[in-house]
Amino acid sequence: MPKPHILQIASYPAHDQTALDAAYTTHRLWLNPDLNQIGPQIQAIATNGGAGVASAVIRACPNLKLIAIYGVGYDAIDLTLCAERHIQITNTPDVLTGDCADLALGMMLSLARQIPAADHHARSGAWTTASFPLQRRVWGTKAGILGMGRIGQDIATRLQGFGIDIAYSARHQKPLPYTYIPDPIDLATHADFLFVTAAATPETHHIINAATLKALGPNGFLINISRAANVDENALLDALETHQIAGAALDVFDAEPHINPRFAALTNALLQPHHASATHETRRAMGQLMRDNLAAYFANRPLITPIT
Ligand code: 8YV
Repeated sequence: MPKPHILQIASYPAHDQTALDAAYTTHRLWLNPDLNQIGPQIQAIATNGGAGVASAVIRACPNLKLIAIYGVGYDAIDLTLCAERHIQITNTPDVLTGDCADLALGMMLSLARQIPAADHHARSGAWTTASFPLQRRVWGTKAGILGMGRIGQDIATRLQGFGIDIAYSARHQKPLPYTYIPDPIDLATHADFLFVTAAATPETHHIINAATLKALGPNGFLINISRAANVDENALLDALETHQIAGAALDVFDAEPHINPRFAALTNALLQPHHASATHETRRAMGQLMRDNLAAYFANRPLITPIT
């Protein structure tokens, strides 16, 4: 039987690529295949959360039936176009939740206690002439979680171990033992640490903006492990430069992997290369789940994790 043709928007670890190549005729978009020629053969696209799929690519594949995402976010895909074309979408929820929550906690601790700068202080010998400056306490403070889905809830579970008081904003109150504060500005006012975990949608675009940052205030820290579009990056840079907030830890950026050079000068910003789900174990599970979804589609079985 000839192998089905799939188009890859993203590259994957060798283990996943080998498995994909064994099951499919794979075409890599970054090698500039002639879409006029191969487009009609493509039945499925494999991509990741950040890259999504450009609408022009979807249009160039008239027989496309499935987009399988290696990642949880599907904000970089035109859902209306996919609905019109009856293209199904799968992602890889759950398997990456714990890693994202782990990194969020690591970012909180690193930012408040200035762990990277302290490492430099010890390593560089600066410690021989000066003590490292005092930093901010983490345990027993107040956290606000904006977006209380799977990742937000996993962050909350971890924060409880630090004796941190937890409040959250979400579209609806949930049966959770945390304080529901629907208005993001009120949540920011309340929080010492404001975590952004919401999926990027038109409603959450720049939900963190000059007003939210002002409410967070000079003692408040922002941690974003969701999508850059949820934060007005220029307003954040202004707030960091003028110390309107205490600091920010970011795993996502507007023009990533290119970072606005204004960030580089800031000692109150902790910058991470969009790697919240990037552990060997989790990426392996993500690759497996993406391939299981592709296999289910081509075997006419129900998809395992269609987006909801
Ligand atoms: C990954 C992500 O960056 O899940 C998402 O939406 O952004 C990340 O987990 C990505 O999909 C893997 O490259």
